[in-house]
Amino acid sequence: MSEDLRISPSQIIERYLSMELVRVTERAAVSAARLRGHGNEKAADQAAVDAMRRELNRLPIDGEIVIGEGERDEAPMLFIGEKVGTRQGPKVHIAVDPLEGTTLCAKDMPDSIAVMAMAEAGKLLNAPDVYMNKIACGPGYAHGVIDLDASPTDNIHALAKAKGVKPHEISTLVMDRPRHAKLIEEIRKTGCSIRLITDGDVAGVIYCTEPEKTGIDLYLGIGGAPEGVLAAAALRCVGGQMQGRLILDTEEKRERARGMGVLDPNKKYDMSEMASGDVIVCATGVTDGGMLSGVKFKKNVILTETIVYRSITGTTRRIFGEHRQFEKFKLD
Ligand code: VTB
Ligand code: MG
Ligand code: MG
Repeated sequence: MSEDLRISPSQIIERYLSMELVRVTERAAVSAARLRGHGNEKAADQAAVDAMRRELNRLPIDGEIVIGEGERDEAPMLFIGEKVGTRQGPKVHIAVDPLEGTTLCAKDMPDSIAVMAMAEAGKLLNAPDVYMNKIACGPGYAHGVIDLDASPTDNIHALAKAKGVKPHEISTLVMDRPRHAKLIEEIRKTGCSIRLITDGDVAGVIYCTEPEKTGIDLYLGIGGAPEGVLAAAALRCVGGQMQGRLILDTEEKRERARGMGVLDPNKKYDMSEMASGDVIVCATGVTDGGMLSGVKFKKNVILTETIVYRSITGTTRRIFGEHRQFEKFKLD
């Protein structure tokens, strides 16, 4: 990616860290998967957070969580501002969602993942935990083919033209929420299909990167801002397109956002403004999903599937782990 080639080598995150991140999300996913389908969101989330934190602290990095489980007061671990790693290594900023889709995990429904992104310090948008209006499509289209400020109808028509299909042949993905009633009604009028998901729009947005596999061309709607930054980081690595705008509809939210460096509350962020420089993004499946298989427990082996992206090279790797040393997944 040409913008990345201008980054000086000293700024680039060492590539071996990709594999280290795989270990981090694998551990979080296995810990959460032990509680998969138990109907207890909190317990599964806590297990993932504990495991991710333990593993992050083993990494040779001087890391800081910039998107995490919340502010220090409400989150005992992986809170925004928490320092992680051995502190002997590159200064990096980290966005985590140790268990993205806690409800999906608790109900053993598709696409619950353990996910994180690592970037050079200062390169991830420090998004507060508010909603974000998002739009995303996959790679292979001219820049600007979709636009958050255009109507859903116009976006569908533009994407259909670029893809060389009829508008009703575009497949969209939207979170099933009452707040999307009007959006869904408008998309229906275009004749497009809508895949409604109950949760988990990091996976939902990433679906757009592999339309052949997932059947999804376009993501539309409002989800979490932290999830938006994680998805933007992934999309940037594969060359898809995404835009997002924070929904700062109260003074309290605007104040909180200002405190995190968001000076223009109405700013439309391009994915490259949400995650710039050299970024590594890593996700391991907890439950089986359209993107990743979930963790499988066998007699002598635990199986995991992880996807790891790196922006500087545009490399995507799928890593199938066969773990035979079970001790590493136990508590210290
Ligand atoms: C969003 C979405 C996430 O939770 O944050 C959602 O981005 C919460 O939205 O992927 P609601 O307040 O509408 O329930 C997830 O679905 C899971 O963390
Ligand atoms: Mg979470
Ligand atoms: Mg989440």
